Amino acid sequence: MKIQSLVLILMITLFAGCKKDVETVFVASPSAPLSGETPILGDDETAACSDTIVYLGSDLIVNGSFEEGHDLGNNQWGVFDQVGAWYADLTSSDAGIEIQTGQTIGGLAPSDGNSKLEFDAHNKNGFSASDVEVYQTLDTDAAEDYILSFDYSPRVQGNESTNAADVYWDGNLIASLNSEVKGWQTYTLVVRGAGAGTRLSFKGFVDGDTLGGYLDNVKVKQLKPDEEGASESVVVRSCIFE
Ligand SMILES: [Ca+2]
Ligand SMILES: [Ca+2]
Repeated sequence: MKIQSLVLILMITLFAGCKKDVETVFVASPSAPLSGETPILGDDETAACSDTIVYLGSDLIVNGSFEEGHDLGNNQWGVFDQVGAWYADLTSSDAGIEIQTGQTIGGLAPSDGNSKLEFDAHNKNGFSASDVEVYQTLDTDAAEDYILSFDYSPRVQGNESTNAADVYWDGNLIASLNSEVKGWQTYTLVVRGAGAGTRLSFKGFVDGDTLGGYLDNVKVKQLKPDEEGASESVVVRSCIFE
């Protein structure tokens, strides 16, 4: 099984809170324990983990924290068809990108800086729908792997569907986001490059209630074989689940 598949399996398994039989797994997460700790397991599971260092290139995402590309003051929100390098896919839905600024607006501080994005935007400023598909295109090398990371939180407590969103890389579904419990979760996935104009998109679950998931701190960095050309190193955890 390819490493990418294994990573996807583990990350989804971890964040869904249900463990499955997984073989050797490759994990890279800034929020994961760095060494020596065993993941949370079910009653009948064990895992053996080891850590290695990997090297990463510079961040390819522009405005991944949504701090730029809008003129909002503190404690304001607005809806836009473009926020810097991020665009609303108006062929998918006539919904804009909602940005919230401030540490208390919407009931949750951003995970990074002073601004965050909401998938289920308010249908104001001329938009007729609210659940957005937001995307950015970047140039990647089809022969190289990249680490995609981002922070997601539901807005609404105790709702099974309104906060959901899907993540697509070059048109392929790579993760489904959902939770009933408010709070930031860091997702980290390994993806294969797809050439010039690679599209990373997040598509909110369509229910039109103007309350949905939050997104912040999006990054895409190439996995480097060694220090040459790398901007940073991170600890990668490999685990064998039994
Ligand atoms: Ca931010
Ligand atoms: Ca919703």
